[in-house]
Amino acid sequence: MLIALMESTRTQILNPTFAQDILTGLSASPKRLSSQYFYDERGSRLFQDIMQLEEYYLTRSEYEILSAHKAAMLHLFQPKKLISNREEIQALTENFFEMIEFGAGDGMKVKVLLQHFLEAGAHFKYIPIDISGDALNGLITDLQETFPDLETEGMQEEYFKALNILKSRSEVRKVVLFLGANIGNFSETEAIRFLTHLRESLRPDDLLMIGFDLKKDPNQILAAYNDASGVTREFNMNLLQRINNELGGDFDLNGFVHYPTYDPQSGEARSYLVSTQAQTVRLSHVNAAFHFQAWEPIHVEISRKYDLATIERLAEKSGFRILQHFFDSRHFFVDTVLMSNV
Ligand code: AVI
Repeated sequence: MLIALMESTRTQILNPTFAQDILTGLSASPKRLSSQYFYDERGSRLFQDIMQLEEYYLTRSEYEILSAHKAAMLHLFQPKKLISNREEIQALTENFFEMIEFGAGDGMKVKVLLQHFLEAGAHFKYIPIDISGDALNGLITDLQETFPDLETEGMQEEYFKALNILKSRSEVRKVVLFLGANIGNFSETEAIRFLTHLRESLRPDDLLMIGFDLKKDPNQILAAYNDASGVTREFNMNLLQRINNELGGDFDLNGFVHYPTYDPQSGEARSYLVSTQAQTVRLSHVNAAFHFQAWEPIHVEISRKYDLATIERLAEKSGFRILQHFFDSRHFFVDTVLMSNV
């Protein structure tokens, strides 16, 4: 009992936001959990496996875009304008820029750009930002070994906090990369709020490149979230396992099924975990219990697919204008470069 109590206190202190969000989501009607919590250690490993799946076309499509358009991207990213600050003139005459990546992961895709930029003699610094220190340290060590000449600095910070630090440090052009269709995991309102905040954290000459997964054959999209080998099912189920591990939950994973859907009209791929029976789940570390009716769903993820008109609208509503779209050969995916419009 005492041990349970101590464990409870420790867990709450370690991750109070997680505990609060899970309690709020399971108390809501309909029940929902945020997909941001998929990525504990096991979840991050499962996501690496997903990116290798035959059905998960997203990563390969974006890799193709970066490989095919790396020279054009460099041309766009290098600043051409002089600005008034004297200290910056030296840097700008050398076309210096800082390439900042949100959530770089293992850096597999960005390495295509880094290698090309170095070979082309570009003058830039690569700054990956991640809240996970382990992921970041692993990436920086790997990059230093692979590219000894690369100027790089990892920042273990919340995205906007890191951007504000960088903005106050120097006026050199910043190019922010938000790749991997991560924007698709936001609702429309969240995406507009995120992009507006991002624009406000940048200077007018800075750039943003976002990876959007595009609308395509609905069967192909659905298969990407329902792979034959069941890795995506495991990935989703792991959220319940994480709640068991961190909040003392007693979710019986056999009492839930993974159920992905895709609506070709809204472009929303949604994933649910559906309770196969009436059951009560207890979270002992936070002293809470939740009842599930038979076939009651928990909404766990949205992965939004875009068309160009919707991207245009999103940019406009967040105060950006589109400079260029870079597509893969099948037009499955697009990396869009944006600049502030205000
Ligand atoms: C990280 N994010 C863009 C992935 C996606 O496609 O929405 C996460 C994912 N969920 C299931 N498979 C992959």
